[in-house]
Amino acid sequence: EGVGPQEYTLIKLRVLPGPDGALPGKLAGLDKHPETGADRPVYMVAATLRPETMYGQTNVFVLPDGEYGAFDVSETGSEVFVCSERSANNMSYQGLAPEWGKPSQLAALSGTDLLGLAVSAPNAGYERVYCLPLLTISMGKGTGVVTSVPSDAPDDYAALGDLKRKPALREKFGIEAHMVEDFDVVEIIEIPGLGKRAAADLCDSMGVKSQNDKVKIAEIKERTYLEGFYKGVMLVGSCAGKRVEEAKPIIRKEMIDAGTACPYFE
Ligand code: A2H
Repeated sequence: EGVGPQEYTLIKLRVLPGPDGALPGKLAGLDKHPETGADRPVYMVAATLRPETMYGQTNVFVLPDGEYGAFDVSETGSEVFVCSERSANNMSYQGLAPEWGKPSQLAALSGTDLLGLAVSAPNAGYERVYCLPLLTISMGKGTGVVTSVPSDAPDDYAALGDLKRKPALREKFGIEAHMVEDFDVVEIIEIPGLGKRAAADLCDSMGVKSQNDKVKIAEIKERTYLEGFYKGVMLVGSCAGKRVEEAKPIIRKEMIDAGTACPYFE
């Protein structure tokens, strides 16, 4: 890994209730404080290096076999984060636990418990997006939850494409067709020479066939990440017209101030 600690932004994707008003499956009841009965939000939290891309979210990913948990992350018991245990432990030393150094686990969850959940993703154009499987997630990095921006991340585009094209893959993970078919690439950043959906177009033109096409995906990542950061221009949001490099810290701060994101280091 790199030299110093990596500075991520944790994006808070709020888990939405089902038609009966309750959170689905194993998350039922986590949105009520056990002692006071007060409502509290439950968030899937995704670690990203690109907070300025959140306008382009189409879904959120977990590792189906991954071990996750729901953690009380506040001194007041007013917020619950769903993430890996490893990241909850790190968070407990960063002000995200009732007591310093002591993660407070409320429930143990597997990735499969989370697949198909509907969440509200901050800054996204889509009102609700769904939790889908990504088989290349490393549980040893970030929170094990990855928010998906297929316009600018080839892993995200390839994995969403796999689920769109392969009914058997959807079936295996209990994903309904509408959870992927209703979501298209959103144009959020223009990179001179690479266009307005740089990662997605490169996946198509280079013939990326699936999320397991590691060599091509790595090449696309390298090209789009550097070019996007230094030459890309925001097409949408509060920083429309600004360069990505300039927009990133502004949007990060806006989200943190609004309570839709928080800083996270590892
Ligand atoms: B990035 P680094 Cl638009 N396993 O967010 C696999 N990938 C993970 C992960 C995990 N446990 N945790 C985070 N990530 C992804 C957005 C994005 C990202 C865009 C473009 C490039 C990009 C939307 N997905 O990252 O290994 C997350 O995807 C390119 C590096 O710590 C996170 O930022 O350097 C990035 O990888 C963190 O990667």
